Amino acid sequence: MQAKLREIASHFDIYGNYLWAETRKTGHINDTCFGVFNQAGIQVRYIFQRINHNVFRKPEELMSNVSRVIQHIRGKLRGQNDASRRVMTLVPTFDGKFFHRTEDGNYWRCYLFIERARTYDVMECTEHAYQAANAFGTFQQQLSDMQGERLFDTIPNFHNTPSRLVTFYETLQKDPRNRASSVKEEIAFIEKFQDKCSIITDLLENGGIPERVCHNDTKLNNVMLDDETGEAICVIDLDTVMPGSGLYDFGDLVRSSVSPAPEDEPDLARVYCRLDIYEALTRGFLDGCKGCLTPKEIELMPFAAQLITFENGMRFLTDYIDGDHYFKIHKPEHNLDRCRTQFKLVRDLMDQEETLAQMSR
Ligand code: GN1
Ligand code: MG
Repeated sequence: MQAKLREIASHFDIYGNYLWAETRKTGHINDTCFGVFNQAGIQVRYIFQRINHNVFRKPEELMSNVSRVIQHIRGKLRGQNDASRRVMTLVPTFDGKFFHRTEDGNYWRCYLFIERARTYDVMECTEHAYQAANAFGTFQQQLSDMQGERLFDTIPNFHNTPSRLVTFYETLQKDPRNRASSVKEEIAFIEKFQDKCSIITDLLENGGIPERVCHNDTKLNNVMLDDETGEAICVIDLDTVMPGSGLYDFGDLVRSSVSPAPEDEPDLARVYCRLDIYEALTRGFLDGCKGCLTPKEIELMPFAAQLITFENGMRFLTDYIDGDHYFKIHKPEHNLDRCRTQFKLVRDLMDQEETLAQMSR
């Protein structure tokens, strides 16, 4: 890793000299590590990330989206205290690109590392919930006046739940690892929920709700909270920034943070919707959006939480049946455990639907 990163880092326009690499817990898709540099006697950290091009088929388009969004937000932060901790900073290569392509065909990019802030896998308190949701709402609001060409669809149909449903049934049909017979309950759950899959995509299509520039992967660990103040300082992981519905962003945030247990918790009794956290998420998101959501979007917030949680559960199950090719796994039935937490949470969100709806009214 040391030698490899030194070589990769040498293509990026970074002052000072490379000292060493540090690896770190990563997301489910890309590979991430840190490079430490000596800059005039101070150690400065940079993030280096290999873009998973099996998932993101057009890295050039992805980086174009990311850099445009960063540029737009940076414009809004001009003059603000700590601006370089409030939006990601991309480091260009010596030939002026935002990625370096290695001889073996991999794409790497480099960001400034944001110090004195961290991400969480489990939401610890309502104040953090409010902060995280406010940051994602603000992100949406900041992007609501982006001009120019429509952003690229970096992963077409990413939150198109009906199209995810089709992929699920195709995979089930093939059942390449003979796993279908062991997941009958989960399949039955999909059959029960599936009629509701197209509610948001239908509204997007017929203009019932607007298309917006969205983050599309607003899981809790994609926002950094300041170590000292707990303020949500920066939204990260901009790979899926593309056109979509603002409801996807609220839904995924609830999915990933409303339960006190992590996404892969094997004990389902520990997976449920915490009402106080849900309430803080709703308040934070609405405050962050500063009035940019339509009444129809607001009405659909509790449903979006169900739908995106369902969609993720179905994606985990699809990958399990397919033989675990998409999400990185760290134990044999990891994707199945993940699927089960999601479906348990959908059930709880449905049971509490009326109470949750009161909170955005
Ligand atoms: C992936 O890369 P990461 O871990 O932030 C996935 C999301 C899922 C999430 C589930 C590009 O996000 O869509 O909701 O895992 N990202 C992609 O944890 O598929
Ligand atoms: Mg991530």
